[in-house]
Amino acid sequence: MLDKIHNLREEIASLSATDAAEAEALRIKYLGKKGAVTALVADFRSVPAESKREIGQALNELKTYATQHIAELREAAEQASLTSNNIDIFRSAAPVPLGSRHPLSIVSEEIISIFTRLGFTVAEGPEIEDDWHVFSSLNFAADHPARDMQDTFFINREPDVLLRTHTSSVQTRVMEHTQPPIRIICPGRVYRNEAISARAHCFFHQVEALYVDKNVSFADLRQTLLYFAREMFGPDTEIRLRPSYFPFTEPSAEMDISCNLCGGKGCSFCKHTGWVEILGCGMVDPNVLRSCGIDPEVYSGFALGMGIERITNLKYQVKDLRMFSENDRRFLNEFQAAH
Ligand code: 2NM
Repeated sequence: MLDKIHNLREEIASLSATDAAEAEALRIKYLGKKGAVTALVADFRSVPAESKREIGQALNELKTYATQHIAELREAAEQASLTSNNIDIFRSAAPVPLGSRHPLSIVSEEIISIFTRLGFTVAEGPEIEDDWHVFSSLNFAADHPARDMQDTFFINREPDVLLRTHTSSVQTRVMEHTQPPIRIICPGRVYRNEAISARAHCFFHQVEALYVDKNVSFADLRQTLLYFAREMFGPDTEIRLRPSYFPFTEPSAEMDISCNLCGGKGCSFCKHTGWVEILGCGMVDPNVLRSCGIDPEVYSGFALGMGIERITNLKYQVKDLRMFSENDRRFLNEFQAAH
């Protein structure tokens, strides 16, 4: 009996299986109801009493060994069949291709977030507008060139329907319905009738801010601009205001920041001046407040506007404006790491 047990153990030790089905067949052959190990265990009845202890122990060991060994054969066969055919079950899960945010969205949200920290809230309005909200209410003279077909996309003349050329129309709409204090930021797409090139497009994106309250001064505007510039371009950024002209503000100014590419030393980007222009601003013209139903004797306000493409170019040096609207994934994927 001990020899039989020993031989059977040797036999089991030499087994092999190439797949799970073969291993299962082996299990049935040795451990099934009519299996070789099971048969030996059944013979235990006829073992004389004096040998029962020794043989019982040997049989138990054989059964444990056979069960474990055949289970191991099965596992090895399963893994081998999975790693063949180029299936690597140990590889990490297939990477999910991540999209990326559009650079204009990244920059626009960053601008919004800075103004939000100053207490501004986002206001939005329609892209299809009428003359009053885009021009008349904003102090544009009847013969202002922006009202020309060459500059503005008109959808209809009578009644007038046109594509907004700036997001100031959103601010008109808020002022029409709200008394100060007003502190809003208006991001959105605007349209101008331009020939498309690397430097111009027939649509682009703006963010405009408006603050109207009692005693709002040019000093408030300047400090807001300085805060914005340093949050956006870094704490060492300097600003410079130059007098300018816009129909809706008086006085008006354009803001330059110290060139963040050369640190103000002068490079080709800032045309060796050390400064780059980034936005327009000014004190809201009393005529604008009056036409929107706000008393300019009681309230004053400042406004500012910037092109998001321009700010994005400053941050990421995009060479051609058309890149922003072509949805070329080689371009878009470059912004995967940003935000
Ligand atoms: C600019 C520059 C200067 C502006 C003015 C107004 C409003 F509605 F209050 F009159 N909104 N935005 C403004 C002023 C925009 O963009 C270059």
